Amino acid sequence: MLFLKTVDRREGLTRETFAREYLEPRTPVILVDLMAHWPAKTKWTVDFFKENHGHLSVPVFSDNVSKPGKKYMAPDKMVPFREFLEAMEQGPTNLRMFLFNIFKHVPELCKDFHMPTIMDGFIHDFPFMFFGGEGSKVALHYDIDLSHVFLNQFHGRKRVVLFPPEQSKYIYQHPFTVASYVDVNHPNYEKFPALRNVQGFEAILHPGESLFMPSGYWHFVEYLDGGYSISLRANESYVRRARGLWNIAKHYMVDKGMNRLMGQEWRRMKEELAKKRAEIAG
Ligand SMILES: O=C(O)CCC(=O)C(=O)O
Ligand SMILES: [Fe+2]
Repeated sequence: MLFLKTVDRREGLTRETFAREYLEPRTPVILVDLMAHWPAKTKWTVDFFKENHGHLSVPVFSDNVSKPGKKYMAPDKMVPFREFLEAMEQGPTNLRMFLFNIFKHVPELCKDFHMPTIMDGFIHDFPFMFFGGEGSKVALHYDIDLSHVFLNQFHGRKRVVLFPPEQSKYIYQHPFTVASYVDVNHPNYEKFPALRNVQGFEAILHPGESLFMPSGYWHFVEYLDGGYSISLRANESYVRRARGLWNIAKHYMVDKGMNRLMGQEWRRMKEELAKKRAEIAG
């Protein structure tokens, strides 16, 4: 099995302690009281969304999302929100909604949560929601904009496995992408021998808890129950924010363009290059 340390669970952290023990050393942590005073914590139930926003047409994804070809990163279908929530509740399904900016559709929902004060630099424009059914998995990746991410859980439990950015070479990052095709739950040491060196973290996030994922951290997410969360992003400096924007432009143009031109062949070439990098590193 992979070497994974349990993420700390902390309550009542001051800005200073958070900065010293987690933000500066880039260490993930679960904050059990970051959402304590949010109306959304109790208000945003499945029934609340069904009753008030069930008619919204929402983009739903299955595991096809990272498959090569023309449909790359395109949603599988648009369905009424109510229909998606019913599928989510019905038990195991790989259907997900991600990076969903519900606030574009229903701006008044923004009143139900607050930007945290645990650090400076929160970005107000992109409060993304993530929904998934029991058993759905989010393949190992890091967030392309390189922000710090606070993942705040409303409903259901989620298991998150994390690796620091310095470990990219051991997890066979696909060149020009933010993805790794390592299966965290079934590590294949024959195919990916450098995986033996990797050191990561593991967290089980419960409703009402917030996970701090430092900038550039790799994360794999497994929905232990159907559920959802909201991610809030922060950058402590404009330099880091600019670096994130550059990272987006670079990856997006190269990968999306090449994927369209070459499809399967592009994916194969990336696999080769990832293997070479890990061989050099390992
Ligand atoms: O929880 C999820 O579905 C994915 C979360 C994620 O990848 C993120 O917050 O960046
Ligand atoms: Fe992510």
